[in-house]
Amino acid sequence: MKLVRCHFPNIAQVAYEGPRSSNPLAFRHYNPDEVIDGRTMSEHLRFSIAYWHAFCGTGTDPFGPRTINRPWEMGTDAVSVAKVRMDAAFEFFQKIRAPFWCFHDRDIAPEGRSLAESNRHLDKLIAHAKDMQKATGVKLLWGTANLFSNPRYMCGAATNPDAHVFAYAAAQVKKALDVTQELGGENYVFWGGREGYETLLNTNLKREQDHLAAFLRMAVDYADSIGFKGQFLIEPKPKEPTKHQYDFDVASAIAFLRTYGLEKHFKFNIETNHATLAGHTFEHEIEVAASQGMLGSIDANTGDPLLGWDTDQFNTNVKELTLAMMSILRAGGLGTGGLNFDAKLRRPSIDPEDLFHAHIGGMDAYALAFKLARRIIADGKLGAFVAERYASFDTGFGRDILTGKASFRSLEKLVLSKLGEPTPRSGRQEYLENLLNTYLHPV
Ligand code: XLS
Ligand code: NI
Ligand code: NI
Repeated sequence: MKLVRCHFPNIAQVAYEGPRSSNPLAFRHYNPDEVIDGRTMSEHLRFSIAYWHAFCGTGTDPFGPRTINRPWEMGTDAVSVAKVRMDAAFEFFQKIRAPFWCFHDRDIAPEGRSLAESNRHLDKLIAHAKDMQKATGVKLLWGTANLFSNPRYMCGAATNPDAHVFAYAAAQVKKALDVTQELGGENYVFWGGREGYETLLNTNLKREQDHLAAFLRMAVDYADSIGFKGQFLIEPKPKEPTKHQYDFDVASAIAFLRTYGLEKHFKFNIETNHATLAGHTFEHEIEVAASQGMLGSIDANTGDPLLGWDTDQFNTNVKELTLAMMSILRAGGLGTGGLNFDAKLRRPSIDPEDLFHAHIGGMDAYALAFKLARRIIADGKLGAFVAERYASFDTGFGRDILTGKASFRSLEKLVLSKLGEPTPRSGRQEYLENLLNTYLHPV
């Protein structure tokens, strides 16, 4: 990969220096070129940079304006500024050694005064992105449409009570699918930030769900008609900005997809902070998706245990990530998905250098977790414990239960005549937690 321009003049491409390095701008665990099981770490982990946080984030919060001013954000012509911003982004992707990026349509190109003008802006930036992808080798993990910022979407996009808004959203997603395909996007994400309701007093929940299903059906049909081969992903989130969102968590989204016969077209993009907002752990959501063969991709971030909203922080919690990685590896990996840093700098982290520290920390934590999870799985102790816990279903009457040979009558007979009272067995949680720590903190 060759470097294009210089918006980060004081920062070189980040190198792997090993666990003993004290250089804060080096990787200690992520060695992109290291081959493990015939694939490089870069190919295993498929890190991706989220354009909206890394290059559109300004540090605003409900209590104050922007704190982050990037030197490349200069000029009055919004399309020209967007091009320079994209140059800076691709320089960053290369320097941080991320093989992928992700965007919303409105992140990369300014919205115009009409849909036609917005599309023209997007076309200009897509042409630029195509050149940049070619020059750098960085690829598109997924594209998506922003159906939540513009005031027209204040009451939802596909679930808006006004069919006119539905139509506008459909037109916007059609274009977003076109450009995702043009850039070779490997997936396309649907995150329904405003697909939900604030109050049932003004809402017909059944109609809104029917409308959402109709929208997704049109997306499937359109993708089919243009030969888009990328994977469709639903990104569940229980709330925020909407009080109640329909894609609440993986389980409810599976039920929704199956209700409308859409399940074979979708997998899940699971975001850590969304899992915890739904009252689940990150690995719970991964396991639920994996159990149905629907694990697609990860939005890598974390919340703050003391705050009840989507704070989108970089995740450096190696224990949490190791548990998640174990679930991902047991599921056979992420396929066309990846680990996308849907995470933003804290409001006072205002320097371009902070972008590097944030992503280095996130990438290193995932790389270490990947190595630890592989070790735990290869060691086999945890796996053997779980297998043994269910072993009574592998033979005899236990197997008959699963093969349909047993019934309430036959089992009653067995208990009365032979089995009697079961012998309780310890779940050994504390032993297992200690075992986990021996891998996380070896001496
Ligand atoms: C917001 C979501 C969003 C999606 C893409 O909470 O995480 O960033 O990933 O629309
Ligand atoms: Ni996300
Ligand atoms: Ni989020």
